[in-house]
Amino acid sequence: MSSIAKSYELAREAYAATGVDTDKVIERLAKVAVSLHCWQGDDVFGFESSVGLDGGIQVTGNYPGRARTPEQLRADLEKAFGMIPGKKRLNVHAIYAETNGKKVERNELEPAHFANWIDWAKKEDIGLDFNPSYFSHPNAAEGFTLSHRDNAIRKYWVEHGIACRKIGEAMGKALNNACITNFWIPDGYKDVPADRLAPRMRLKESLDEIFAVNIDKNYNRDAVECKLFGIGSESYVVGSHEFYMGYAVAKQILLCLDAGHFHPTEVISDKISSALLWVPEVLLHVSRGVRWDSDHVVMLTDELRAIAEEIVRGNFMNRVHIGLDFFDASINRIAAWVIGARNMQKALMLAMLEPSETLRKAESCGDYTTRLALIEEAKSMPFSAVWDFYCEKQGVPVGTKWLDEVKTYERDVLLKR
Ligand code: RNT
Ligand code: ZN
Repeated sequence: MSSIAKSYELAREAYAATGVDTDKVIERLAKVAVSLHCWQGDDVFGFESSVGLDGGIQVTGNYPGRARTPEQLRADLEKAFGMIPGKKRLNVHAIYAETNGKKVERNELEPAHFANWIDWAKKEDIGLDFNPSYFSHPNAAEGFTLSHRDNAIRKYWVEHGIACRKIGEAMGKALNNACITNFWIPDGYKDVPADRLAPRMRLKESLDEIFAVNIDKNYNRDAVECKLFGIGSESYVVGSHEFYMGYAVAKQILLCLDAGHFHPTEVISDKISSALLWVPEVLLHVSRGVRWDSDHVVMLTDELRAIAEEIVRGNFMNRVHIGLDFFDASINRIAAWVIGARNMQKALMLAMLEPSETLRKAESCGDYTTRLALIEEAKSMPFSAVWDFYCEKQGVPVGTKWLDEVKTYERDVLLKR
């Protein structure tokens, strides 16, 4: 028996003593999909132009090896997928369209421009998620898109939104796996507005026009993402939390909660159970803000664990869609995906290994002493033995072995770009 299997046997016994079946946890975890964001691979450049990112968000760092073509990006993703256990999806932005060198306006994008992504997803046996891109574009240069005071610009972006929902629907249909299409816009003011209402009324109108188009819910579902502030929109963001919470409830669409989009001490873990009382499903953008919405690579923090605990405790696996959203160009980009995604999976496993029934029982009879004691004791249970066994079972590298693979790929592929 390998040492990994031996350690697992001991861990299984230890968890069984707390009423937790580790074999079941492994089975359960393997079914939860994590959607990787394609934009970590190329610093949110996309393939539309070589100008790079603009519009309220920023990537810092200049680590070598950024993917510059769709082929490179897909190769990098394949590499990353091979090091992440469990079910994966891929989250694609509209700026990753493949137009054969032809300039295609964003309001004229079609499913055909994503045919390569769809074929690739079939081959990889994964689902796709999608996003209209309301940034890095001349029509977004003034910091307003769907809430722009110029009707022609607003119309352009409404058409982009509709085009993207159709693309999402085509992706979902082709893969027989519903696509989540998420709307985030950068709209807002750098300085104190004189009128906070008018842009919000225009945003509502634009969204109403976009969502009025009938799209098959079995193949595409829409999400809206709020934000507290952005670069250049420090004083006012049109799509605030209250705006989108209200909108999602009214339209019964998905609410997207990005971990970096609230006040620095505010956490999204606490919002999941509330939101799910009012909206059918939630999309998460799991990220890590450091002092601001800096989109650092996700670490195994208390908040990440709390997010996973909320999903698992509420048995919300079918109503909470887990997407990652960070972009760090100061480290190897494939490592960034692997670290963030493995941490997400680790957090889910830790949550599943919790003695949940005992905890609930203690809580329901007012025994908070036991609740606290058990939560703390759980932290020193042999989690890593279960994790390593899971990785081995899933055919991905155990422990830091993945890092050697990344280094080899960096030397042989990334540094030659
Ligand atoms: C921006 C939002 C948004 C983007 C991606 C690229 O603050 O988080 O989700 O990060 O769509
Ligand atoms: Zn986000």
